[in-house]
Amino acid sequence: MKLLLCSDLHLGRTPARLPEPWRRPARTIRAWEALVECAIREKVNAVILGGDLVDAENGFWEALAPLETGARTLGDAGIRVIAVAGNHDAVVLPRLAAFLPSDVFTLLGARGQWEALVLKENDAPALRLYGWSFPRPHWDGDPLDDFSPAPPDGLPALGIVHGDLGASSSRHAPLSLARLQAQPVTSWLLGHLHAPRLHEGSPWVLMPGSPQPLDPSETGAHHAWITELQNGALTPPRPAATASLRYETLEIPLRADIPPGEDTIRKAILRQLEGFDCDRTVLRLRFTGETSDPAFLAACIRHLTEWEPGGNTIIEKIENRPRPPFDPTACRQLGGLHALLADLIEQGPPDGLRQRLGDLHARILRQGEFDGKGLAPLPLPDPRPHAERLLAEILEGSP
Ligand SMILES: [Mn+2]
Repeated sequence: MKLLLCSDLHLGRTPARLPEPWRRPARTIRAWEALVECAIREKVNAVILGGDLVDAENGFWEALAPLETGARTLGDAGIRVIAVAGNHDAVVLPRLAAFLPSDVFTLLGARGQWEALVLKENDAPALRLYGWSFPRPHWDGDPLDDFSPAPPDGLPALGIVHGDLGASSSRHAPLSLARLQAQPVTSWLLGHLHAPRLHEGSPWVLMPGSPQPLDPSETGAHHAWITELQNGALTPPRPAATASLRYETLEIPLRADIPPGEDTIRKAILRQLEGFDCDRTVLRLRFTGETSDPAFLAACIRHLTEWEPGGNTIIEKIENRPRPPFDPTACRQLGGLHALLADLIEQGPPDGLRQRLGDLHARILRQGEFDGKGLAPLPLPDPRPHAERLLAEILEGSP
């Protein structure tokens, strides 16, 4: 028996910060179609979904047709779909399930009641599934409080639940890894976090992550997973159906003693891009470290905003964060605010001032970011980088 595992598809949402021509092929509906194709190609017996299949309550009509088409295609290939509802689709998934072919699509654990389902292979029971669905968008308790699995009968078991792993005060069904792994099941399929993570061990616990990333913060490879029933246990899952889209943040650390060279920067970016295996990459560049020539760097960044690293890569945002080298003597010579801040470094900031300095620091850091539309480089001579450097020194240097 072979299973395709996935969660957090968020049908109806379009991944953020994409250029117009990319929006359509990157839609989550297209990712669902890719999952269906993968399930058929891999000849799985069932597709198991760990919640948040649909993004929002008003996504009913947008999700219905692709889900119905996909379910029928899977049904024709003898593949079942078993899903639990997450916080996003607590209300809409039960409504959708009523419209989908019931011999193919099963919503497990409706209304927050654990439910068991036995999958058969060659007419013999092969795997027991336990599922719990969000009854409403918020659930403060740990769903395991009501989990009472059947007495051990030798049948392997996969638990399926959507919840906030490791966040004990979450309003989205807080789950504890230790408690999950103390249950008499073979494996767990979770949902909720969009970054994939596999906790090995027995039982293994898989947070499959979104099969298509939805936001620049969701970096790294995204995909569904496949597991197989072998010798009475489910094998550790392996990646399948890799996303067509990838978000990445590339950090470019600069050194004050080596001027930033545009060619060097471009080559470093292209070198890193070679490692990404996907149709489209959305890059965020983050310049860090130190520079003694902010004007040169700003010009560099202006050129980079007009640069297309390749037909399948765009630069979505550039964060300009290098600092000038720290030089308190030069700052004192500037007088005024700079001299005051340089003195503060020696004496430490007075009580209550720290928070206000932190806010000021955050505002200064945001001044040099290209936000996909335009960049306001800091002109020279500009005291702000030095003021930022002094503030950082105070904030980081004092207890
Ligand atoms: Mn969720």
